[in-house]
Amino acid sequence: MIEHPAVLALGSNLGDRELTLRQAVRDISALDGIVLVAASGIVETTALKPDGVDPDAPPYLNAVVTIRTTFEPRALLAAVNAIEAGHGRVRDIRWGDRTLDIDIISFGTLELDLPELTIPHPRAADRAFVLAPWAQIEPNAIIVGRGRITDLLEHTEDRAVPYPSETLL
Ligand code: PH2
Ligand code: MG
Ligand code: MG
Repeated sequence: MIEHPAVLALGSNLGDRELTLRQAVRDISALDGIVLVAASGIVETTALKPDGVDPDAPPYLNAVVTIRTTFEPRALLAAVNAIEAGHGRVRDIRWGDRTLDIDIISFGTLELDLPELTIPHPRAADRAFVLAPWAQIEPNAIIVGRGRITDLLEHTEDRAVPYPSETLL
């Protein structure tokens, strides 16, 4: 089976955020079709809502992991959605507060536009809460069609502050 490199972004702003991220990384690496390659440190970030940054919403902890996977994109999405559900994720309002979000950011150099899944993630290039942790582990990465993540990071409007914690791996 062919292995594809992929990048996943994790976020949590409800419950024991650090424990949730830690368990989620373990859940991801326990999957049969996934090998964990690297995990970023944890960053703390103000919640971004459809109307902009919301300092009154609970702040997020965010992290990024790189993997190699034999899953096809939709199978990978189903797998990470199942992990979210296992952590009590409820889907109601868009960008609502959540115990755990796991997004597929990139999948090799694949570009995909399905109703349920767009790759690369359409908003990753504008979000420090994705780019900053990703740049810790893959500083030379590019987002297909958008450019180098370290260049993109300079143009973001949100901020990601390193969160003191043990490593996620
Ligand atoms: N995820 C969102 C919406 N807003 N804000 C921060 N800081 N971190 C996130 O992971 C995040 C968000 C939608 O998935
Ligand atoms: Mg998300
Ligand atoms: Mg999501």
